Amino acid sequence: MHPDVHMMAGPQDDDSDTVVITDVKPKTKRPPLYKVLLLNDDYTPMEFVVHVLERFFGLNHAQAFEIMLTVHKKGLAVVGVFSHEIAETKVAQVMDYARRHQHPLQCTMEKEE
Ligand code: TYC
Repeated sequence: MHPDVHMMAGPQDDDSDTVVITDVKPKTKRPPLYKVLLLNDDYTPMEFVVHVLERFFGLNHAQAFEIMLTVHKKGLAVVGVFSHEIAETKVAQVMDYARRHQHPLQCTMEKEE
């Protein structure tokens, strides 16, 4: 935090100039990250979900199978954490791919705390 110096003066001021020093926060916030979530349903084949996880999230077969099973058992799982733009792209890719194959698979994103 560096000090910010304000000179309070002017021709309308009658007597002494006043120096006000306030602390200024260095306001460089890191951009938020977004969790990409995969949701369970009763119809999408397990092998299709595994394929999606390999294809769009760069997981190997064992990792993809494990996450698919977590979604199947728990209802949902985080499949990755990305910038807003990358997360949006992943969600769109999965939703489009599922729609083209006529599976009801749902993928969504959520801001990380
Ligand atoms: N529940 C599905 C089934 O039994 C498999 C499945 C897993 C579907 C994960 C969606 O995100 C999902 N065929």
